[in-house]
Amino acid sequence: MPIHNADIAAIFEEIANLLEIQGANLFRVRAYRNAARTVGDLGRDIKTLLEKGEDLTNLPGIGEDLAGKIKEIVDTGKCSMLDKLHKELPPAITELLKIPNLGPKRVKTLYHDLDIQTLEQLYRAARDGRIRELPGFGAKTEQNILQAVEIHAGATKRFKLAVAAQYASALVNYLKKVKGTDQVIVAGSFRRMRETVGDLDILVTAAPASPVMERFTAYDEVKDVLSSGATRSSVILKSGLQVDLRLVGRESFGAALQYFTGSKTHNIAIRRLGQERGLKINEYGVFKGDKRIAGETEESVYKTVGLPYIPPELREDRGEIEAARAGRLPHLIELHDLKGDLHLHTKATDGRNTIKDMALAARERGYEYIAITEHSRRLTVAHGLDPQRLLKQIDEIDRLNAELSGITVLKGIEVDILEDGGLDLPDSVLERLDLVIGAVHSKFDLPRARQTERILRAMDHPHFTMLAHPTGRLLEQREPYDVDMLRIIRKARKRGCYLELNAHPERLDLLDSHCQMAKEEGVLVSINSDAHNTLDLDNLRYGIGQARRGWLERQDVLNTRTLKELRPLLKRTM
Ligand code: DGT
Ligand code: CA
Ligand code: CA
Repeated sequence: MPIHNADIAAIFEEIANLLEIQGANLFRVRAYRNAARTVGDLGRDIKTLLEKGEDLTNLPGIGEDLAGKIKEIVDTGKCSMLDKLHKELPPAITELLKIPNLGPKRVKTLYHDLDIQTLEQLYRAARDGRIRELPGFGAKTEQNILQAVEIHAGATKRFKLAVAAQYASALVNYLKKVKGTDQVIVAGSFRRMRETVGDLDILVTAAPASPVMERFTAYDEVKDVLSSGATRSSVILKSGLQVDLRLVGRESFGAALQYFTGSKTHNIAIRRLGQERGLKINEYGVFKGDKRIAGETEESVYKTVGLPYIPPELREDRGEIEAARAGRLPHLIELHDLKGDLHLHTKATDGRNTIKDMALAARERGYEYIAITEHSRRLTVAHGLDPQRLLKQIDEIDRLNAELSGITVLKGIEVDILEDGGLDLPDSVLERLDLVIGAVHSKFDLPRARQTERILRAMDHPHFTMLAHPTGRLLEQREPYDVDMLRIIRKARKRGCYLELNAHPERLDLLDSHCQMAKEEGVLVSINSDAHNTLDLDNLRYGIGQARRGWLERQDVLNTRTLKELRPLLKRTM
């Protein structure tokens, strides 16, 4: 990736902004802003200067420290100082800075005075008229902010993976039936199993006379045809989902699949490796001069840059290329590694099927155990269980286990974590269960320190086994609550408990980055369906996708254990 002066300037500008929001020393802020200007306005290419061995400290406002950072950016494309700031501030702060009218000063005020950290919070505050009261704002600015957020939100409308999957599989089936089609595969963020996708990118290989391009634009779910050609077309489906289709030659299929799977940053890094070897890599193949040396398969493309095949879920330029080079790619978990599912609901609360229905559906899918984990009494909307009803369910499960073979039903609960970190049911009942999943279902807006403390206290409880949907976010609906996930993960390690990766398509919670964090800290993750009916068990595949994006292997996941291995792990020893 060629690093331009503008890229370096942008990084310094962002550092200055984030430092200012943090309330850092103004001289320091100014130093980065000045450096951004110096580099941005420089008539000569910084990278070339460095290659020539010129001393950057000769430039105005650039000392040893900044010169070192420039070198780091040119060499690696990244800046560890910026990465550090991103970790220290809420991740969405950078989004706020993208709203026109909002510079660092205003974002700082919004963050400190109104605790606004996300676009959604910004939108609500503007709508409720809380922003006009702030110094330096006013009604007009508030109105502008409201509009800007609306435009920004509209421009980034994305589809949940599970929703996109429905449109994708119908369309793929349709295209496969067209005469002459050979391979039909969805690439892009969909193949990387991102939790949401912006559009679908479909690749097709076909016999020369195949009418696939005409049939694509004639698909009856198509609302608008944005463009249509002999090898590429784009349409909008009635649902609003955009689909790009590309027809590629068989000899280029691997190269095209690699290119259109992305991510863009991964591709850029791979292309750069090619350049270092004098190769040109694009969607048609890998070329040495005019000669194509690879492209039929993805493996062949990676091989030309000295790498093994990298699974799509890892292709985000988050260390996978370095790991591949060092022969340290993880053996990612697969759906068939799961031996059971530890979070299910039934008719007793807000689910739709009986315990027996759920057990039989799980057995049919090859699982060895399930855990029934209803809501607790606090959650009245879900008809949560009080001690009496839970005890009754325990008896029912005992009877069912005596009757069923080939599947074991474990007794659990998804108990509310109260505001003070207490649990919503008494110990005398919790101790009768095989596992206790604690969940936050209220008071989402506690400040970070209090929310974290609340969860840590719940984990201290002797019967606590697992933290449900750890960030509480609902995709495209509710932002995560603000917690210190590293502290929670370290606590889980210390207390011998686990984190859930909730596979419900609206949740996919743990986030992929937290999966990596849990793995590094040695905390097992449990991939649970949170099924409310038998079909929901199939959502585990999205949980697997998310886990793979988080680099998890079979041994990192609790419910890859057999029942015999699992039982002692559910016993709290600390
Ligand atoms: P999305 O649709 O926003 O969820 O994300 P993607 O990753 O599917 O992105 P999309 O649909 O814009 O493009 C599909 C893939 O095509 C992308 O992952 C990588 C590749 N691609 C697109 N534009 C570029 C580009 O400018 N350079 C390179 N190297 N690859 C690109
Ligand atoms: Ca896409
Ligand atoms: Ca696309």
